[in-house]
Amino acid sequence: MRPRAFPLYTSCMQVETLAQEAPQPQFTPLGASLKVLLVWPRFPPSFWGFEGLLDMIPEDSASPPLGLITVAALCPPSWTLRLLDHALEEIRDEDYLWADLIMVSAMHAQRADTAAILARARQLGRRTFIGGPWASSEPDLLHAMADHVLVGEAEEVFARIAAELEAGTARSLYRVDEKPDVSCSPIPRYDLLQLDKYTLMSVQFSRGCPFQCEFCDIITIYGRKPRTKSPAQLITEVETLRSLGWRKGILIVDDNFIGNSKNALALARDLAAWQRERGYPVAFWTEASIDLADRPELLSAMVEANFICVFLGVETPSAEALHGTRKFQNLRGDLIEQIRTIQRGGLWVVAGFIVGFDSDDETIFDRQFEFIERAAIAWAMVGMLQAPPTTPLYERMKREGRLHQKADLTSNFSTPNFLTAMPLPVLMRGFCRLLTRLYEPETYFHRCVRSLEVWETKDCQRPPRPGWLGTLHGFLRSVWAQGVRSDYKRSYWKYLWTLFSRFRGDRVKLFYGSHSLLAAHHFLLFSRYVVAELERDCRRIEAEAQGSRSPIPSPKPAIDVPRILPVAQ
Ligand code: B12
Ligand code: SF4
Repeated sequence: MRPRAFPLYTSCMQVETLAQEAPQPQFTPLGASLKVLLVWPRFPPSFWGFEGLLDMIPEDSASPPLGLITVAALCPPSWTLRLLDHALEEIRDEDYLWADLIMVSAMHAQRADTAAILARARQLGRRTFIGGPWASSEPDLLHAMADHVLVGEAEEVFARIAAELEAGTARSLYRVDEKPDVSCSPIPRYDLLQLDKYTLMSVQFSRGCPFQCEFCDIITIYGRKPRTKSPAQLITEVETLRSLGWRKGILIVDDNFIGNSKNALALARDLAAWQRERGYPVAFWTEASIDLADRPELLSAMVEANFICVFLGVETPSAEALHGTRKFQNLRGDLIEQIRTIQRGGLWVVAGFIVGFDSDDETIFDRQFEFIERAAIAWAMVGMLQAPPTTPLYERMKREGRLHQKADLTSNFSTPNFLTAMPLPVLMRGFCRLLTRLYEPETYFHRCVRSLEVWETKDCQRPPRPGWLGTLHGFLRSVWAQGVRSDYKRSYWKYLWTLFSRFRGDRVKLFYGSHSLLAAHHFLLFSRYVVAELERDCRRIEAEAQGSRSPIPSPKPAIDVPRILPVAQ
């Protein structure tokens, strides 16, 4: 590990350099008129990537790189910026060569493409700078791949870093130890995006979450004290999107929208007034903790502001596992009742679930299935527990000698990166069974119908307006891909009939019910893909264990991180 001998930003614009400095690499000055290529690497297929759905609609990506366009807004006006979303276009050598600096943002799910992009930039002699959640959680790894790394949030330090890049005094590693005041955050540069290529736009009201779930790196990266923007600031961002012509859904990407419930309520009320004055031009989605059920005033203000859907981290029906993982907020009431309160209050609920906690036994797979069915959660993201770097779970696994240091932490569908209490093949096969049952076509469509039945939409709610051309395109592609060519066409037509016969009087339900119809092409096919991959891994692990007679099978090795290449200045 490198010595921690780099500048330390301790508070707003205050820079401290640690006493014993290791020699820093010398970087040439980039000057005041530098050209910057901002790159958002590709994701591998994932539950939230909606690849199957994107096949049928005109858009090419689910959501935009909000971190990158926020950093873009912090760059000096004398810089020339170009944004390249690798999900939408190829990166040619000319693109790298055009730029003086390649700025990359990534989560660890994007690691393979990020490593390839950084390596290519170096081969072509370009300077590289990486930030974002992966850089914040594994800076040492990224330090070997990029010239400059930022650990933490950029708002209060980037002006200083930009000046250092221009002058040739920039450091290779910057750590921002204090969390910035997000009310200083600029309006993200939405104008750099190809807006018509995305299905959802993102805005952010708060960062951080007050809870302490053991497996969560939100609290280690963004902190436990939720920091919010002002309602007026967020409304200006939404207004900016509207002025750029955005009329589809907006995801409020907060770690926990109700982390600071007082400020969330103030925002929801102001947003409701804004929506009323403008005829409800946008619909919102967000993430929140389950205690939303205990805040009727906030729930109803959110619905009046045209929030439609909320993602809840439910995780597990096992009280023992919730206790063990320190998710105490999920132990304060009856989870099904709380979910029902939110659904009846006017929000469509999607949720995340985890198997593989230490206290889980083989009954957990059936218990999860029954719970999800009873809760009527159509889009249930079920994964195996992972211990991301920096989390208390990671530290505990290390202490207990259970951590696999080299593991592929791409998503919750990857093999766990620690020695699980349940034998790994039992966990993997149980998980595969659960996923297969949940996303068996009849079961999925039946759950979609149930989710619409229990959801009590309110008169003020309006669906997004994607435009008739996009709707027609999606409908025709769906009929062809799902209604004619798929192996689940019978269930498709049955659901479509139920949807229109039962819910035609409710345009919000009709819109989101149709969305679930198209999303089936993603969830049904993606779950089969995951199950096939895991089955293969499982056989390999069993064969390895038999060969070595080792009771501790190792997970799939991590992707190869390219060796450090010399930086051409
Ligand atoms: C919205 C969101 C999503 C959305 C949209 C994702 C997207 N395409 O952007 C959806 C639901 C699709 C999603 C999916 C996933 N997500 Co997500 N997601 C988020 C969330 C809540 C907000 C992201 C965001 O827009 N942030 C707002 C921006 C402003 O923050 P930021 O990116 O950190 O940027 C700041 C700094 O990091 C820095 N910075 C960022 N980039 C750069 C670049 C440079 C050069 C510099 C100098 C600075 C810099 O400056 C910015 C301003 O301060 C974050 C948590 C969070 N608070 O960020 C998780 C998070 C990023 N997601 C995470 C994960 C794990 C996933 C999944 C892999 C989950 C899964 N199990 O499958 C999938 C990936 C699949 C996919 N195809 O996207 C993790 C990543 C962990 C990590 N250490 O890498 C996070 C941190 C949440 C968590 N702990 O679970 N996600
Ligand atoms: S409630 Fe969600 S964001 Fe908050 S600590 Fe738990 S898992 Fe993390």
